[in-house]
Amino acid sequence: MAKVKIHIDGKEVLATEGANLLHQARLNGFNIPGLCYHHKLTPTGACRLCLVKVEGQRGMVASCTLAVKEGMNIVAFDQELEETRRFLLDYLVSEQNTQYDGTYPDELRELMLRYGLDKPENRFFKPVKPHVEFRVDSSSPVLTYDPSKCIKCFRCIKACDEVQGKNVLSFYERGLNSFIVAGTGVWGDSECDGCGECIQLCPTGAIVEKPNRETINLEKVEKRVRTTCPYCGVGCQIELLVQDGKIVRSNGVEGVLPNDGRLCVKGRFGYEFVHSPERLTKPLIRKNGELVEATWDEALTLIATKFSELKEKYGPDSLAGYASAKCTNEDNYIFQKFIRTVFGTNNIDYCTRLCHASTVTAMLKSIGDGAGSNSIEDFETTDCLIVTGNNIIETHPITATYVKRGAAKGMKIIVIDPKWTPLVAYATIWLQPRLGTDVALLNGMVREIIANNWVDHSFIESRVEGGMQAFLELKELVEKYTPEVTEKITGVPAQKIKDAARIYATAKTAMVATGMGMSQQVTGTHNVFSLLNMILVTGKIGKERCGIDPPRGQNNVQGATDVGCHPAMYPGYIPVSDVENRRKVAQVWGVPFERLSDRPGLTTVEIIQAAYHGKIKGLYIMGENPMISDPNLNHTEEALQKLDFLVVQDIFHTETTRFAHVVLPASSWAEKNGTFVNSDRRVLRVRKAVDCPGDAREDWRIIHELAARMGKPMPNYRNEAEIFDELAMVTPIIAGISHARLEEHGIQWPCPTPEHPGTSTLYTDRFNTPTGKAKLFPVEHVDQTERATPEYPFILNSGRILYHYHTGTMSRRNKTLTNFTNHPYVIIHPNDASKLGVKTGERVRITSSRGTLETQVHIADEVLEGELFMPWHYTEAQVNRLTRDELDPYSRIAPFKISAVKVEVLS
Ligand SMILES: Nc1nc2c(c(=O)[nH]1)N[C@H]1C(S)=C(S)[C@@H](COP(=O)(O)OP(=O)(O)OC[C@H]3O[C@@H](n4cnc5c(=O)[nH]c(N)nc54)[C@H](O)[C@@H]3O)O[C@H]1N2
Ligand SMILES: Nc1nc2c(c(=O)[nH]1)N[C@H]1C(S)=C(S)[C@@H](COP(=O)(O)OP(=O)(O)OC[C@H]3O[C@@H](n4cnc5c(=O)[nH]c(N)nc54)[C@H](O)[C@@H]3O)O[C@H]1N2
Ligand code: SF4
Ligand code: FES
Ligand SMILES: [Mo]
Repeated sequence: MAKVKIHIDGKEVLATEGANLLHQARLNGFNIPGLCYHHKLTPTGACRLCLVKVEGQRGMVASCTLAVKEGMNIVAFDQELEETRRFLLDYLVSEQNTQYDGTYPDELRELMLRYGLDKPENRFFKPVKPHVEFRVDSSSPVLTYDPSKCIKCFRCIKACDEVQGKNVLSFYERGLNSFIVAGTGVWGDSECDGCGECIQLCPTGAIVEKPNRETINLEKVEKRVRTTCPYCGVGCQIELLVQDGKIVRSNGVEGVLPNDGRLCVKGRFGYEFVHSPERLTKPLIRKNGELVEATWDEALTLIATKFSELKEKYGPDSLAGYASAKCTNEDNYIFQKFIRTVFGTNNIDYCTRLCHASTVTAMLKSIGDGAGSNSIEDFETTDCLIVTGNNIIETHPITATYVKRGAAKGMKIIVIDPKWTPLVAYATIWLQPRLGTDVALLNGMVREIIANNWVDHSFIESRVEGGMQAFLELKELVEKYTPEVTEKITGVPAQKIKDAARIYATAKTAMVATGMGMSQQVTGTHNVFSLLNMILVTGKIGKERCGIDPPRGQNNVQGATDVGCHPAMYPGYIPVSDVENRRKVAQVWGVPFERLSDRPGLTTVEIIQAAYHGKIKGLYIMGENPMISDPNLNHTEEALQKLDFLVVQDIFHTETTRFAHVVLPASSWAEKNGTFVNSDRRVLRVRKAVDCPGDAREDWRIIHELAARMGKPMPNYRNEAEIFDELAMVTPIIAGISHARLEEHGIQWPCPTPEHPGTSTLYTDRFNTPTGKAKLFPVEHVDQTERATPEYPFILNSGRILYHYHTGTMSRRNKTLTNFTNHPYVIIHPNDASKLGVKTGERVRITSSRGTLETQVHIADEVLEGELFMPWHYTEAQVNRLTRDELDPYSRIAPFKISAVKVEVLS
């Protein structure tokens, strides 16, 4: 927006035209008081403290209700204004419980100090609030509401509605007796999901967070460290408050992307695990079947000896490594360098293979990059959004806040999911296909788009390989997917298919978020091809607010592949077979070219399968817990037992450390420096807030030391910034980034040079394929290889819930999160439940041809008849005992979403 000149107290300042006057004045150093205004909210104009005089207007006006206009002349401070403000504040204070315990920031108190109203003798109005009875609501697991401290500024209500799009809070009663209610009255019973936006925006401490309330004292907080959330791939920026060497609070950082201060419940309250007494603090070595404490020297010597022996005896390809999407780029870069130069193999992979591998495979082939094409803000401003196979509100809660804000302004949302998700409440249309029928559904939509000529011919001609000829091949293939045929295969009514196709194709701009429901299938790559076909024929990519954005899962799942943790690709997505690149990398790494293998390595599940068949002998796992997260766990278990040597480097004992020969205690994210890359390719800083517990060490330092002990030392990096500099030398997409450049803001790759600002939208000129054009991949629907049978009549789907994270090692060690929910269950359709004669809360045994588990029943029509859903976070009910390791042939991903099972009611 244009900058215009205005005058404030006689000084000329540049302000943004049309922007909020109070905010602009504050940005220019005029500290006008005001309590009800917050830059993220629409103005309320309730407290009147921000009064100013505007030339040409009579009297005093609340500056928070004015927009900046060229030539404005404003008085922000004079005696009359200050006296009026003091008077208003005095009145406000009289109705206020002014006790302060030092545990929260209090803007009202700051103003009292500023206007001398902390001294009772300076006050004109007598306190009235102590005489009114107020009920404190402490029923929420995360916060307490004290109406005696509430100034009715509406900030919490607007935080909940306008910022997070949740609409949980409202006002009750009038005047002095009025107070905020959540839902129908009791906070703990309301739909409040604990994101704490209201806490962050409350100016008085009427809403304060519960954790550490007894210990925290803001005056004793020794450090405020800005870093990145360790849970999901949104990459929210957080500020950790450290007192007595411990994290005592996490706030959202205002004013920077991706989150502008917003957090979800995990980002705000999920840090407790860092100080869990169960953290690993000493290396452990297995002796006589037991893991016993050892020194670092003993543990590292043993590892170096064993891995060297195995390499000597069986060759480099008998060794493999699992990198970690929980670790930093610097950790992962050093890890892949270790696997490639010290082990001498490309057998390196990680959880991305269980996650978006198929999405990335399809996107690389079709458009040349596997990363999201847009920037997070586009989720608010696009005209139409398809969310398919992605429970975005629970799994990418802050991206979802953008979506909900967009919905409030009229964005059309199409949800495609066999199971109800909370986004359905905001959706224009919900398509509920049977599990595993997405190719048919999307082919049906493409056919409808072609039949109505909603096709972008000029885009196809100029930007798609083969132009109209390629389009005609697709047209021919989809011809048979009439709405009626598609309805038959998917179960989605024909009219809904037509409506969804029209809404998407005729929108001016449209994006697609695709998640695990699409990717974790034996047809995963084809699912995403069919999605890309639809995007390309409508030309909805390569411009702002148009594209494909798979919300990436782990905090650093994007970064770990960017920096080379891939069996077929070097840092920056350069194939292992690229001789030129290997030569360049060998030189940077200072190793002989011949040491770098040109054979693509094995993928995650293939590594386990090879271990099972005795081909992989030694495995180094950094920060993964395959004994819960891998498919077909009974098989994984046997495979791990067959290994000659297994090293697990983690922050906790896990189901996987039970099989390790050596366990190494690593640092958590709060104990290290480095970077993560989030879902919109934003490279973000991670900063050390606290020390490692006991003898635990930073991940990269452990690997670095091991390299030296295996006779192949790496350079002596003085810090993580130096590792990043080396990484930038071999990774063209981030060549222009350094730690120094990331101090204030993240930078979105590609960023090829130090002057380059980063890239918010991909493919605006060309696709990243060798030809620069995108490619259509017409694909047919095929029946799932695993289907319901008389013996196993149900199909089990698995996924996530808001409060827990993966294998639970971190999230389940936070009381604040487990207070919300902490037990496994299976969702069964009411009709199936009545056929089985089972009620909510009763226990069942679920069995597939591979394994079995027991869990509790939750009856809901969120799933289709014949389909079941389980969250897979719980070790008490290990969903992956039931899943299979049959892989998508193109991406080698496992089909976590489809397992044929039977259900037996336990008496
Ligand atoms: N709270 C929380 N957040 C997380 C995580 C977590 O563990 N907890 N994990 C992070 C990680 S690593 C990832 S990868 C992301 C994943 O985030 P999501 O992609 O949301 O993953 P899921 O919850 O596994 O599955 C998403 C949806 O796919 C649907 N689905 C299943 N089968 C099909 C199908 O055949 N077709 C279609 N169209 N949909 C189907 C499921 O019903 C489910 O609603 O979340 C990240 N964020
Ligand atoms: N049934 C079913 N199974 C699934 C899925 C599904 O939808 N359904 N989803 C799949 C997907 S998408 C994913 S991404 C995978 C995730 O699978 P995993 O990556 O195996 O799961 P996490 O629990 O995230 O494991 C991370 C491990 O790293 C440790 N850790 C955390 N921080 C650090 C650190 O800084 N350093 C080190 N060394 N360790 C650390 C944690 O304690 C934990 O043990 O699961 C897959 N499995
Ligand atoms: S949305 Fe993701 S990154 Fe943001 S606070 Fe929640 S878990 Fe952390
Ligand atoms: S800040 Fe303007 S009226 Fe409250
Ligand atoms: Mo994932």
